[in-house]
Amino acid sequence: MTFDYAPAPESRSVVDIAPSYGLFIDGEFAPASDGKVFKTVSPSSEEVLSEVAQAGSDDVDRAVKAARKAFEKWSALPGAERAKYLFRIARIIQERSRELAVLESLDNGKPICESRDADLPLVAAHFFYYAGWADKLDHAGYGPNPRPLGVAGQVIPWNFPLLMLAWKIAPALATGNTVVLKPAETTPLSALFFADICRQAGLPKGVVNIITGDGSTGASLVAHPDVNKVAFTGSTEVGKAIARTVAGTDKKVTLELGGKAANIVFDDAPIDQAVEGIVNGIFFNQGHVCCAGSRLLVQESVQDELLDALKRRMATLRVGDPLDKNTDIGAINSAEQLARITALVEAGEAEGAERWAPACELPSAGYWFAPTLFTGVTQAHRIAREEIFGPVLSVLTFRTPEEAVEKANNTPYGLSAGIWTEKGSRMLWMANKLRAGVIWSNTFNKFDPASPFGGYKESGSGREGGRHGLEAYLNV
Ligand code: TAP
Repeated sequence: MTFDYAPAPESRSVVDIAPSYGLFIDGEFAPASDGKVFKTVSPSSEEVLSEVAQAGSDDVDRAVKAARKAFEKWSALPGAERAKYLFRIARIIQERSRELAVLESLDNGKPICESRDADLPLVAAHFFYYAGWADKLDHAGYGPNPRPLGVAGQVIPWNFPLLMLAWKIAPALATGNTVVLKPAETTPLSALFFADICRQAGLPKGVVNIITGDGSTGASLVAHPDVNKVAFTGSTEVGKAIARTVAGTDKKVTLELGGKAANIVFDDAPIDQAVEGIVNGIFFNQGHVCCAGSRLLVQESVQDELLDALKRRMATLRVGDPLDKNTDIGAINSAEQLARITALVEAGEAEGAERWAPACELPSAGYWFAPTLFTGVTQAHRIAREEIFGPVLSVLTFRTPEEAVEKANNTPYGLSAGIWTEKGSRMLWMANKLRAGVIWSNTFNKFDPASPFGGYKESGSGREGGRHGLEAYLNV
Protein backbone atom coordinates (compact mmCIF):
# COMPACT_ATOMS: atom_id res chain seq x y z
CA MET A 1 0.00 0.00 0.00
CA THR A 2 1.29 3.51 -0.72
CA PHE A 3 0.06 6.76 0.76
CA ASP A 4 0.32 10.27 -0.58
CA TYR A 5 0.09 11.73 2.86
CA ALA A 6 1.62 10.30 6.02
CA PRO A 7 0.86 12.32 9.17
CA ALA A 8 3.58 12.70 11.76
CA PRO A 9 3.58 9.80 14.20
CA GLU A 10 2.68 10.48 17.82
CA SER A 11 6.05 11.04 19.44
CA ARG A 12 7.30 8.47 21.93
CA SER A 13 8.88 11.40 23.78
CA VAL A 14 5.36 12.10 25.11
CA VAL A 15 6.06 9.57 27.85
CA ASP A 16 9.11 8.98 30.04
CA ILE A 17 10.11 5.33 30.23
CA ALA A 18 12.65 4.55 32.94
CA PRO A 19 15.49 2.17 32.02
CA SER A 20 14.38 -0.14 34.82
CA TYR A 21 11.38 -0.69 37.11
CA GLY A 22 11.00 -2.42 40.45
CA LEU A 23 7.98 -4.18 41.92
CA PHE A 24 5.35 -1.91 43.46
CA ILE A 25 4.81 -3.26 46.95
CA ASP A 26 3.44 -1.36 49.96
CA GLY A 27 3.57 1.93 48.09
CA GLU A 28 7.24 1.67 47.08
CA PHE A 29 9.11 0.47 44.00
CA ALA A 30 11.77 -2.09 44.96
CA PRO A 31 13.85 -4.74 43.16
CA ALA A 32 12.92 -8.42 43.35
CA SER A 33 14.43 -10.07 46.43
CA ASP A 34 16.72 -12.21 44.25
CA GLY A 35 17.48 -9.30 41.89
CA LYS A 36 16.03 -11.04 38.83
CA VAL A 37 14.83 -8.92 35.90
CA PHE A 38 13.39 -9.37 32.42
CA LYS A 39 13.20 -7.10 29.39
CA THR A 40 10.08 -5.71 27.81
CA VAL A 41 10.36 -4.91 24.10
CA SER A 42 8.32 -2.88 21.67
CA PRO A 43 6.72 -5.39 19.26
CA SER A 44 6.76 -2.84 16.44
CA SER A 45 10.52 -2.26 16.55
CA GLU A 46 11.94 -5.03 18.77
CA GLU A 47 13.63 -2.23 20.73
CA VAL A 48 14.09 -2.93 24.45
CA LEU A 49 11.86 -0.43 26.26
CA SER A 50 12.87 -1.22 29.81
CA GLU A 51 14.09 -3.82 32.26
CA VAL A 52 11.52 -4.95 34.79
CA ALA A 53 11.81 -6.84 38.09
CA GLN A 54 10.81 -10.50 38.01
CA ALA A 55 8.86 -11.32 41.18
CA GLY A 56 9.61 -14.65 42.85
CA SER A 57 7.52 -16.36 45.52
CA ASP A 58 9.14 -14.29 48.33
CA ASP A 59 8.06 -11.12 46.56
CA VAL A 60 4.55 -12.48 46.04
CA ASP A 61 4.44 -13.18 49.77
CA ARG A 62 5.61 -9.64 50.62
CA ALA A 63 2.97 -8.16 48.32
CA VAL A 64 0.17 -10.29 49.79
CA LYS A 65 1.27 -9.34 53.34
CA ALA A 66 1.24 -5.64 52.38
CA ALA A 67 -2.25 -6.02 50.91
CA ARG A 68 -3.44 -7.91 54.02
CA LYS A 69 -2.11 -5.20 56.33
CA ALA A 70 -3.74 -2.45 54.25
CA PHE A 71 -7.05 -4.34 54.12
CA GLU A 72 -7.95 -3.60 57.75
CA LYS A 73 -8.08 0.16 57.33
CA TRP A 74 -9.17 0.23 53.70
CA SER A 75 -12.18 -2.02 54.26
CA ALA A 76 -13.17 0.03 57.34
CA LEU A 77 -13.26 3.30 55.40
CA PRO A 78 -16.75 4.58 54.62
CA GLY A 79 -17.62 3.84 50.97
CA ALA A 80 -17.80 7.57 50.24
CA GLU A 81 -14.14 7.90 51.27
CA ARG A 82 -13.03 5.01 49.06
CA ALA A 83 -15.00 6.63 46.23
CA LYS A 84 -12.93 9.81 46.57
CA TYR A 85 -9.74 7.86 45.84
CA LEU A 86 -11.32 6.12 42.85
CA PHE A 87 -12.63 9.39 41.42
CA ARG A 88 -9.17 10.88 41.88
CA ILE A 89 -7.55 7.94 40.06
CA ALA A 90 -10.09 8.24 37.23
CA ARG A 91 -9.35 11.95 36.83
CA ILE A 92 -5.57 11.44 36.84
CA ILE A 93 -5.99 8.74 34.17
CA GLN A 94 -7.86 11.29 32.05
CA GLU A 95 -5.22 13.95 32.65
CA ARG A 96 -2.38 11.59 31.79
CA SER A 97 -4.18 9.70 29.03
CA ARG A 98 -1.84 10.91 26.27
CA GLU A 99 1.18 9.47 28.08
CA LEU A 100 -0.69 6.27 28.85
CA ALA A 101 -1.93 5.84 25.27
CA VAL A 102 1.57 6.20 23.84
CA LEU A 103 3.00 3.86 26.47
CA GLU A 104 0.32 1.25 25.77
CA SER A 105 0.89 1.44 22.00
CA LEU A 106 4.66 1.13 22.45
CA ASP A 107 4.56 -1.85 24.81
CA ASN A 108 1.60 -3.66 23.26
CA GLY A 109 1.79 -2.70 19.55
CA LYS A 110 -1.82 -1.49 19.23
CA PRO A 111 -2.59 1.55 17.03
CA ILE A 112 -2.55 4.87 18.85
CA CYS A 113 -6.04 5.71 17.54
CA GLU A 114 -7.32 2.67 19.43
CA SER A 115 -5.38 3.17 22.66
CA ARG A 116 -6.32 6.88 22.63
CA ASP A 117 -9.98 6.58 21.58
CA ALA A 118 -10.98 3.15 22.93
CA ASP A 119 -8.73 1.80 25.69
CA LEU A 120 -8.06 4.98 27.66
CA PRO A 121 -11.62 6.39 27.70
CA LEU A 122 -12.92 2.97 28.76
CA VAL A 123 -10.29 2.71 31.51
CA ALA A 124 -11.28 6.08 32.98
CA ALA A 125 -14.99 5.26 32.57
CA HIS A 126 -14.51 2.03 34.51
CA PHE A 127 -12.96 3.84 37.49
CA PHE A 128 -15.67 6.53 37.41
CA TYR A 129 -18.38 3.86 37.22
CA TYR A 130 -17.16 1.83 40.19
CA ALA A 131 -16.32 4.98 42.17
CA GLY A 132 -20.05 5.68 41.92
CA TRP A 133 -20.92 2.31 43.47
CA ALA A 134 -18.56 2.54 46.47
CA ASP A 135 -21.05 4.34 48.75
CA LYS A 136 -24.12 2.50 47.43
CA LEU A 137 -23.23 -1.13 48.11
CA ASP A 138 -26.05 -1.47 50.64
CA HIS A 139 -28.40 -0.62 47.79
CA ALA A 140 -26.94 -3.02 45.22
CA GLY A 141 -29.61 -5.61 45.98
CA TYR A 142 -27.41 -7.99 48.00
CA GLY A 143 -29.14 -7.44 51.32
CA PRO A 144 -27.77 -5.41 54.23
CA ASN A 145 -24.07 -4.95 54.88
CA PRO A 146 -22.28 -6.86 52.09
CA ARG A 147 -18.64 -7.38 53.15
CA PRO A 148 -15.40 -7.36 51.12
CA LEU A 149 -13.53 -10.64 50.70
CA GLY A 150 -10.01 -9.51 51.65
CA VAL A 151 -6.96 -9.72 49.39
CA ALA A 152 -7.62 -10.14 45.67
CA GLY A 153 -4.93 -11.83 43.54
CA GLN A 154 -5.44 -10.68 39.96
CA VAL A 155 -3.70 -11.97 36.83
CA ILE A 156 -4.23 -10.27 33.46
CA PRO A 157 -3.23 -10.76 29.78
CA TRP A 158 -1.40 -8.57 27.29
CA ASN A 159 -4.13 -7.66 24.82
CA PHE A 160 -5.73 -4.79 26.78
CA PRO A 161 -3.17 -4.29 29.56
CA LEU A 162 -4.59 -1.17 31.18
CA LEU A 163 -8.25 -1.93 30.47
CA MET A 164 -7.99 -5.39 32.02
CA LEU A 165 -6.28 -3.77 35.02
CA ALA A 166 -9.21 -1.36 35.33
CA TRP A 167 -11.75 -4.21 35.08
CA LYS A 168 -9.95 -5.92 37.95
CA ILE A 169 -8.86 -3.12 40.27
CA ALA A 170 -11.82 -0.71 40.11
CA PRO A 171 -14.52 -3.09 41.45
CA ALA A 172 -12.08 -4.62 43.97
CA LEU A 173 -11.26 -1.26 45.56
CA ALA A 174 -14.83 0.04 45.41
CA THR A 175 -15.99 -2.94 47.46
CA GLY A 176 -13.21 -2.52 50.07
CA ASN A 177 -10.79 -5.24 48.98
CA THR A 178 -7.05 -4.75 48.52
CA VAL A 179 -5.15 -5.97 45.49
CA VAL A 180 -2.05 -7.75 44.25
CA LEU A 181 -2.04 -7.64 40.45
CA LYS A 182 0.27 -9.36 37.99
CA PRO A 183 0.33 -7.91 34.46
CA ALA A 184 1.41 -10.03 31.49
CA GLU A 185 5.12 -10.46 30.92
CA THR A 186 5.09 -8.72 27.53
CA THR A 187 3.10 -5.64 28.67
CA PRO A 188 4.08 -4.61 32.20
CA LEU A 189 4.65 -0.88 31.63
CA SER A 190 1.17 0.63 31.84
CA ALA A 191 0.48 -1.25 35.10
CA LEU A 192 3.69 0.21 36.55
CA PHE A 193 2.64 3.66 35.35
CA PHE A 194 -0.68 3.03 37.08
CA ALA A 195 1.22 2.26 40.30
CA ASP A 196 2.64 5.77 40.08
CA ILE A 197 -0.89 7.14 39.57
CA CYS A 198 -1.93 5.39 42.81
CA ARG A 199 0.84 7.28 44.60
CA GLN A 200 -0.17 10.52 42.92
CA ALA A 201 -3.74 9.96 44.10
CA GLY A 202 -2.50 9.44 47.66
CA LEU A 203 -3.94 5.92 47.78
CA PRO A 204 -2.93 4.37 51.13
CA LYS A 205 0.13 2.11 50.90
CA GLY A 206 -0.51 -1.55 50.23
CA VAL A 207 -4.04 -1.11 48.84
CA VAL A 208 -2.70 -1.75 45.31
CA ASN A 209 0.45 -3.80 44.72
CA ILE A 210 1.80 -4.54 41.23
CA ILE A 211 4.12 -7.50 40.83
CA THR A 212 5.68 -8.06 37.41
CA GLY A 213 6.83 -11.47 36.28
CA ASP A 214 5.95 -14.48 34.16
CA GLY A 215 3.49 -17.36 34.47
CA SER A 216 5.28 -18.71 37.54
CA THR A 217 4.66 -15.40 39.36
CA GLY A 218 0.98 -15.68 38.47
CA ALA A 219 0.90 -19.28 39.68
CA SER A 220 2.39 -18.41 43.10
CA LEU A 221 -0.01 -15.50 43.51
CA VAL A 222 -3.03 -17.66 42.76
CA ALA A 223 -1.81 -20.41 45.10
CA HIS A 224 -0.91 -18.06 47.99
CA PRO A 225 -2.88 -19.21 51.06
CA ASP A 226 -3.69 -15.66 52.19
CA VAL A 227 -5.34 -14.64 48.91
CA ASN A 228 -9.14 -14.66 49.29
CA LYS A 229 -10.21 -13.93 45.75
CA VAL A 230 -8.68 -14.87 42.42
CA ALA A 231 -9.57 -12.94 39.27
CA PHE A 232 -8.02 -14.14 36.04
CA THR A 233 -8.26 -13.13 32.40
CA GLY A 234 -6.33 -15.15 29.86
CA SER A 235 -6.28 -18.44 28.01
CA THR A 236 -8.68 -21.28 28.72
CA GLU A 237 -5.71 -23.58 29.35
CA VAL A 238 -4.27 -21.43 32.16
CA GLY A 239 -7.79 -20.76 33.46
CA LYS A 240 -8.34 -24.51 33.90
CA ALA A 241 -5.00 -24.82 35.75
CA ILE A 242 -6.07 -22.00 38.08
CA ALA A 243 -9.45 -23.63 38.68
CA ARG A 244 -7.59 -26.80 39.76
CA THR A 245 -5.31 -24.78 42.08
CA VAL A 246 -8.20 -23.10 43.90
CA ALA A 247 -10.46 -26.17 44.00
CA GLY A 248 -11.15 -27.20 47.59
CA THR A 249 -10.01 -23.84 49.03
CA ASP A 250 -12.34 -21.07 50.18
CA LYS A 251 -11.03 -18.72 47.49
CA LYS A 252 -13.67 -17.10 45.34
CA VAL A 253 -12.73 -17.13 41.66
CA THR A 254 -13.73 -15.48 38.39
CA LEU A 255 -12.30 -16.60 35.05
CA GLU A 256 -12.53 -14.64 31.80
CA LEU A 257 -11.15 -16.97 29.12
CA GLY A 258 -11.01 -17.45 25.36
CA GLY A 259 -13.61 -17.14 22.62
CA LYS A 260 -14.47 -18.03 19.03
CA ALA A 261 -17.36 -15.70 18.34
CA ALA A 262 -19.69 -15.99 15.38
CA ASN A 263 -20.55 -12.79 13.54
CA ILE A 264 -23.76 -13.75 11.72
CA VAL A 265 -24.91 -11.83 8.64
CA PHE A 266 -28.42 -12.39 7.24
CA ASP A 267 -29.44 -11.54 3.69
CA ASP A 268 -31.53 -8.55 4.79
CA ALA A 269 -28.59 -6.88 6.62
CA PRO A 270 -27.30 -3.53 5.40
CA ILE A 271 -24.15 -4.82 3.70
CA ASP A 272 -21.93 -1.75 4.07
CA GLN A 273 -22.71 -1.49 7.77
CA ALA A 274 -22.12 -5.22 8.23
CA VAL A 275 -18.74 -4.96 6.49
CA GLU A 276 -17.67 -2.23 8.95
CA GLY A 277 -18.84 -4.44 11.82
CA ILE A 278 -16.96 -7.47 10.49
CA VAL A 279 -13.76 -5.43 10.04
CA ASN A 280 -14.08 -3.97 13.52
CA GLY A 281 -15.00 -7.39 14.91
CA ILE A 282 -11.86 -9.16 13.73
CA PHE A 283 -9.21 -6.52 12.99
CA PHE A 284 -9.66 -4.27 16.05
CA ASN A 285 -6.54 -4.67 18.22
CA GLN A 286 -4.96 -7.01 15.60
CA GLY A 287 -7.64 -9.57 16.48
CA HIS A 288 -6.09 -9.96 19.95
CA VAL A 289 -9.56 -9.79 21.42
CA CYS A 290 -11.24 -12.57 23.41
CA CYS A 291 -14.64 -11.58 22.01
CA ALA A 292 -13.36 -11.04 18.43
CA GLY A 293 -15.82 -11.97 15.67
CA SER A 294 -13.40 -14.55 14.32
CA ARG A 295 -15.99 -16.71 12.55
CA LEU A 296 -18.06 -14.94 9.91
CA LEU A 297 -21.31 -16.82 9.26
CA VAL A 298 -22.88 -15.39 6.13
CA GLN A 299 -26.20 -16.36 4.57
CA GLU A 300 -25.43 -18.13 1.30
CA SER A 301 -27.51 -15.82 -0.93
CA VAL A 302 -25.40 -12.73 -0.01
CA GLN A 303 -22.06 -14.43 0.28
CA ASP A 304 -20.57 -13.13 -2.99
CA GLU A 305 -21.78 -9.57 -2.54
CA LEU A 306 -20.56 -9.45 1.06
CA LEU A 307 -17.16 -10.97 0.39
CA ASP A 308 -16.50 -8.61 -2.53
CA ALA A 309 -17.29 -5.62 -0.34
CA LEU A 310 -15.26 -7.03 2.55
CA LYS A 311 -12.18 -7.59 0.39
CA ARG A 312 -12.41 -4.06 -1.00
CA ARG A 313 -12.57 -2.73 2.56
CA MET A 314 -9.70 -4.93 3.75
CA ALA A 315 -7.52 -3.56 0.96
CA THR A 316 -7.82 -0.09 2.53
CA LEU A 317 -6.57 -1.15 5.97
CA ARG A 318 -3.19 0.31 6.87
CA VAL A 319 -0.79 -1.95 8.70
CA GLY A 320 2.23 -0.39 10.38
CA ASP A 321 3.65 1.98 12.98
CA PRO A 322 1.35 1.91 16.04
CA LEU A 323 2.20 5.55 16.77
CA ASP A 324 0.97 6.71 13.34
CA LYS A 325 -2.55 8.08 13.75
CA ASN A 326 -3.59 6.61 10.38
CA THR A 327 -2.65 3.03 11.28
CA ASP A 328 -5.53 0.56 11.42
CA ILE A 329 -3.61 -2.59 12.31
CA GLY A 330 -0.54 -2.42 14.54
CA ALA A 331 2.04 -4.99 15.56
CA ILE A 332 1.39 -8.52 16.79
CA ASN A 333 2.21 -8.47 20.49
CA SER A 334 5.10 -10.95 20.54
CA ALA A 335 7.17 -13.32 18.43
CA GLU A 336 5.41 -16.22 20.23
CA GLN A 337 1.96 -14.93 19.31
CA LEU A 338 3.06 -14.37 15.71
CA ALA A 339 4.30 -17.97 15.59
CA ARG A 340 0.93 -19.21 16.95
CA ILE A 341 -1.03 -17.23 14.34
CA THR A 342 1.28 -18.38 11.54
CA ALA A 343 0.97 -22.03 12.58
CA LEU A 344 -2.84 -21.90 12.60
CA VAL A 345 -2.98 -20.10 9.25
CA GLU A 346 -0.71 -22.77 7.76
CA ALA A 347 -3.00 -25.42 9.20
CA GLY A 348 -5.94 -23.67 7.52
CA GLU A 349 -4.23 -23.90 4.14
CA ALA A 350 -3.08 -27.47 4.71
CA GLU A 351 -6.66 -28.49 5.58
CA GLY A 352 -7.92 -27.05 2.30
CA ALA A 353 -9.40 -23.63 3.12
CA GLU A 354 -8.67 -20.79 0.71
CA ARG A 355 -6.47 -17.98 2.06
CA TRP A 356 -6.75 -14.38 0.90
CA ALA A 357 -5.02 -11.19 2.01
CA PRO A 358 -4.72 -7.78 0.35
CA ALA A 359 -1.35 -6.73 -1.06
CA CYS A 360 0.32 -5.29 1.98
CA GLU A 361 3.87 -4.23 2.68
CA LEU A 362 4.93 -5.12 6.20
CA PRO A 363 7.75 -3.35 8.09
CA SER A 364 10.99 -5.34 8.27
CA ALA A 365 11.60 -5.09 12.03
CA GLY A 366 8.90 -6.10 14.53
CA TYR A 367 6.07 -8.65 14.44
CA TRP A 368 3.37 -8.23 11.81
CA PHE A 369 0.55 -10.13 10.17
CA ALA A 370 -1.54 -8.93 7.23
CA PRO A 371 -5.34 -8.93 7.60
CA THR A 372 -6.34 -12.36 6.34
CA LEU A 373 -9.52 -14.06 5.20
CA PHE A 374 -10.26 -17.75 4.75
CA THR A 375 -13.13 -19.00 2.60
CA GLY A 376 -14.16 -22.59 1.99
CA VAL A 377 -13.93 -23.20 5.73
CA THR A 378 -15.78 -26.12 7.30
CA GLN A 379 -16.62 -26.82 10.92
CA ALA A 380 -13.91 -29.49 11.03
CA HIS A 381 -11.09 -27.07 10.21
CA ARG A 382 -8.85 -25.99 13.07
CA ILE A 383 -9.25 -22.34 12.00
CA ALA A 384 -13.00 -22.71 12.63
CA ARG A 385 -12.57 -24.32 16.04
CA GLU A 386 -9.47 -22.87 17.69
CA GLU A 387 -8.91 -19.35 18.90
CA ILE A 388 -6.34 -17.72 16.58
CA PHE A 389 -6.13 -14.43 18.53
CA GLY A 390 -4.88 -12.59 15.45
CA PRO A 391 -6.18 -10.70 12.37
CA VAL A 392 -7.55 -13.82 10.68
CA LEU A 393 -11.20 -14.33 9.74
CA SER A 394 -12.75 -17.71 8.90
CA VAL A 395 -15.84 -17.53 6.67
CA LEU A 396 -18.61 -20.16 6.83
CA THR A 397 -22.04 -20.05 5.25
CA PHE A 398 -25.59 -20.98 6.29
CA ARG A 399 -29.04 -21.14 4.69
CA THR A 400 -31.52 -20.91 7.56
CA PRO A 401 -31.55 -19.20 10.96
CA GLU A 402 -31.63 -22.65 12.61
CA GLU A 403 -28.46 -23.65 10.77
CA ALA A 404 -26.81 -20.33 11.80
CA VAL A 405 -27.60 -21.04 15.45
CA GLU A 406 -26.34 -24.61 15.21
CA LYS A 407 -23.05 -23.51 13.64
CA ALA A 408 -22.57 -20.52 15.94
CA ASN A 409 -23.04 -22.71 19.03
CA ASN A 410 -20.82 -25.49 17.71
CA THR A 411 -17.77 -24.42 19.70
CA PRO A 412 -16.44 -25.09 23.19
CA TYR A 413 -16.49 -21.32 23.77
CA GLY A 414 -19.39 -18.97 24.43
CA LEU A 415 -18.20 -15.42 25.04
CA SER A 416 -19.86 -13.26 22.39
CA ALA A 417 -21.76 -13.18 19.09
CA GLY A 418 -22.96 -10.66 16.52
CA ILE A 419 -26.23 -10.65 14.54
CA TRP A 420 -26.78 -8.52 11.44
CA THR A 421 -30.39 -8.28 10.30
CA GLU A 422 -33.14 -5.70 9.84
CA LYS A 423 -35.69 -7.88 11.67
CA GLY A 424 -36.10 -7.17 15.38
CA SER A 425 -37.96 -10.43 15.95
CA ARG A 426 -35.08 -12.39 14.43
CA MET A 427 -32.54 -10.58 16.61
CA LEU A 428 -34.46 -11.58 19.73
CA TRP A 429 -35.04 -15.14 18.54
CA MET A 430 -31.34 -15.55 17.80
CA ALA A 431 -30.24 -13.89 21.05
CA ASN A 432 -32.29 -16.43 22.99
CA LYS A 433 -30.80 -19.36 21.13
CA LEU A 434 -27.13 -18.33 21.09
CA ARG A 435 -25.02 -19.65 23.95
CA ALA A 436 -22.88 -16.54 24.40
CA GLY A 437 -22.48 -14.13 27.30
CA VAL A 438 -22.55 -10.97 25.18
CA ILE A 439 -24.61 -10.54 22.01
CA TRP A 440 -24.42 -7.50 19.77
CA SER A 441 -26.88 -6.73 17.04
CA ASN A 442 -25.99 -4.54 14.05
CA THR A 443 -22.83 -3.54 15.89
CA PHE A 444 -19.80 -5.27 17.39
CA ASN A 445 -17.19 -4.76 20.11
CA LYS A 446 -19.25 -2.22 22.04
CA PHE A 447 -18.29 -2.01 25.70
CA ASP A 448 -19.77 -0.17 28.64
CA PRO A 449 -18.72 -0.37 32.29
CA ALA A 450 -22.38 -0.72 33.30
CA SER A 451 -22.81 -3.87 31.22
CA PRO A 452 -21.74 -7.26 32.62
CA PHE A 453 -19.24 -9.20 30.49
CA GLY A 454 -18.35 -12.89 30.66
CA GLY A 455 -18.78 -16.26 29.08
CA TYR A 456 -20.64 -19.53 28.80
CA LYS A 457 -18.88 -22.92 28.61
CA GLU A 458 -15.08 -22.77 28.28
CA SER A 459 -15.11 -18.98 28.00
CA GLY A 460 -15.12 -18.83 31.79
CA SER A 461 -17.28 -18.17 34.80
CA GLY A 462 -18.44 -15.08 36.59
CA ARG A 463 -19.13 -11.62 35.22
CA GLU A 464 -17.10 -8.42 35.21
CA GLY A 465 -18.66 -4.99 34.79
CA GLY A 466 -21.95 -3.60 36.00
CA ARG A 467 -23.61 -4.52 39.28
CA HIS A 468 -22.74 -8.17 38.57
CA GLY A 469 -19.05 -7.25 38.72
CA LEU A 470 -19.42 -6.13 42.36
CA GLU A 471 -20.75 -9.46 43.51
CA ALA A 472 -17.47 -11.19 42.61
CA TYR A 473 -15.73 -9.10 45.30
CA LEU A 474 -18.30 -9.33 48.08
CA ASN A 475 -19.55 -11.76 50.68
CA VAL A 476 -23.28 -11.29 50.23
P1 TAP B 1 -2.28 -16.63 29.21
O1 TAP B 1 -1.07 -17.31 28.74
O2 TAP B 1 -3.34 -17.42 29.83
O3 TAP B 1 -1.76 -15.51 30.20
C1 TAP B 1 -2.61 -14.69 30.95
C2 TAP B 1 -1.90 -14.27 32.22
O4 TAP B 1 -1.70 -15.42 33.05
C3 TAP B 1 -0.51 -13.68 32.01
O5 TAP B 1 -0.28 -12.69 32.98
C4 TAP B 1 0.38 -14.89 32.22
O6 TAP B 1 1.71 -14.55 32.54
C5 TAP B 1 -0.32 -15.55 33.38
N1 TAP B 1 -0.04 -16.97 33.54
C6 TAP B 1 0.53 -17.86 32.67
N2 TAP B 1 0.59 -19.09 33.21
C7 TAP B 1 0.04 -19.00 34.46
C8 TAP B 1 -0.20 -19.94 35.50
N3 TAP B 1 0.11 -21.22 35.38
N4 TAP B 1 -0.80 -19.51 36.64
C9 TAP B 1 -1.16 -18.20 36.78
N5 TAP B 1 -0.94 -17.28 35.83
C10 TAP B 1 -0.36 -17.66 34.67
O7 TAP B 1 -3.01 -15.83 28.08
P2 TAP B 1 -2.40 -14.71 27.15
O8 TAP B 1 -1.59 -15.40 26.11
O9 TAP B 1 -1.73 -13.67 27.96
O10 TAP B 1 -3.73 -14.04 26.54
C11 TAP B 1 -4.40 -14.59 25.48
C12 TAP B 1 -5.64 -15.36 25.95
O11 TAP B 1 -6.40 -14.61 26.89
C13 TAP B 1 -6.57 -15.63 24.81
O12 TAP B 1 -6.94 -16.99 24.84
C14 TAP B 1 -7.78 -14.77 25.08
O13 TAP B 1 -8.99 -15.22 24.60
C15 TAP B 1 -7.78 -14.65 26.53
N6 TAP B 1 -8.43 -13.42 26.95
C16 TAP B 1 -9.67 -13.48 27.47
C17 TAP B 1 -10.32 -12.33 27.82
C18 TAP B 1 -11.69 -12.41 28.40
S1 TAP B 1 -12.30 -11.10 29.02
N7 TAP B 1 -12.38 -13.49 28.38
C19 TAP B 1 -9.70 -11.10 27.69
C20 TAP B 1 -8.44 -11.06 27.17
C21 TAP B 1 -7.81 -12.24 26.81
P3 TAP B 1 2.76 -14.35 31.34
O14 TAP B 1 2.30 -13.24 30.50
O15 TAP B 1 4.01 -13.98 32.03
O16 TAP B 1 2.84 -15.66 30.63
